[in-house]
Amino acid sequence: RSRRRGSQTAVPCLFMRGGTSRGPFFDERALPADVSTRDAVLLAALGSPDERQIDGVGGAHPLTSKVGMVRPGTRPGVDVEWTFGQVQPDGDAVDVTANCGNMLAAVLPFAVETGMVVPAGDRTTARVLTRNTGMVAEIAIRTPAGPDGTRHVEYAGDARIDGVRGGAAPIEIGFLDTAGSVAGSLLPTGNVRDTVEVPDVGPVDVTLIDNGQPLVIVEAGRLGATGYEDPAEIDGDDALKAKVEALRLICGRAMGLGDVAAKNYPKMTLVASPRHGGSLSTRSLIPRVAHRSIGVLAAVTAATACVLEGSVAHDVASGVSGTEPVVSVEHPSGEFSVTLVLDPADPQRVVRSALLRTARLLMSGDVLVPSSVWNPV
Ligand code: NQM
Repeated sequence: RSRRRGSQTAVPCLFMRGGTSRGPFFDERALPADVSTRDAVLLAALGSPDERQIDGVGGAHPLTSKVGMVRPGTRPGVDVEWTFGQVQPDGDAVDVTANCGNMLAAVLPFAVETGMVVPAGDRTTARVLTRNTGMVAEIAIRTPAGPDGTRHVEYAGDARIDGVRGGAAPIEIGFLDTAGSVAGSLLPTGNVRDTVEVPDVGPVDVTLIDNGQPLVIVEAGRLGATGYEDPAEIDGDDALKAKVEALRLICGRAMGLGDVAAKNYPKMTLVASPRHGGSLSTRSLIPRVAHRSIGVLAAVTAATACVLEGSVAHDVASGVSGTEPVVSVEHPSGEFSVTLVLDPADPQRVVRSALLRTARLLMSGDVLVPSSVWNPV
């Protein structure tokens, strides 16, 4: 439980890496029940709003300015439930409207570390509900027994994901039913391709799609980019970022998401033909800063677009075939493999996706927030 510590409040917290993201994870029951107080605690914990997050544990980038709030399952067929919170370093809000498949990778390890899930064998599987969008994932982690017979989360191993140095224990994630997570349907405009008019650019072909993350997929060349840039190059190119943001605002409305100026989605995905033996090359903006790799559900969604005939991604993709294609999504720090299972009766329909992540417990203790922010009794 959270408690007073001098002039501050100590909130029990595990600081974890999930995939290529990182942030504090909380037992939801240790946080204030009142949402506005809860958000104030989370902002204070991360040190937002401040682009350097110097007075908190946030990492001054959207990928390291995330939180997880976890609780035991409350409905049949769900073992663990969590809410993902996205904070922008210089923002003053906690956005709980979208998914994060990277932070998701740390949820089952957190649940075992905190006793919410008791491992039964060398491999522990659980159904994890992301409350943000109602998405359920089947997750498996390694839980070997130590010398005294007690099982623990194994973090060490040989599994590698691009964007993280070294090997780690594999975390297998399977998704069903991710279509329309935020935008309501897989193709919210009803089309596999739309042409939108962008001021100073002209007509731009896009694929507007949501298979777990709402994306605008656009051919990089159409915006004067290559699709092979370093993230720093994109972040330093104000003219390119202005075009991308103008396109995003138009597409947000077209996707039924309203005015997305202050929203963290849709994410922008610049695509080009693959360069390193993969299926397609991507450069993501999340949504105004370049991603160093690609989000998990962004990769699932981009991979899904590759199988849809007529999509912008399909135009540039190569080697995506069969009823269980492994789509290798190239990104700035390597590639992300997504296995898609297609409906045999309708090979344009993705019914399941599976992928590999890793996670690690980095620090365990309390995060301190001023008691002026929250003073539990
Ligand atoms: O798309 C970044 C990330 C993400 C989200 C973002 C994610 C996903 O890499 O599922 O994982 O798009 O903000 O963690």
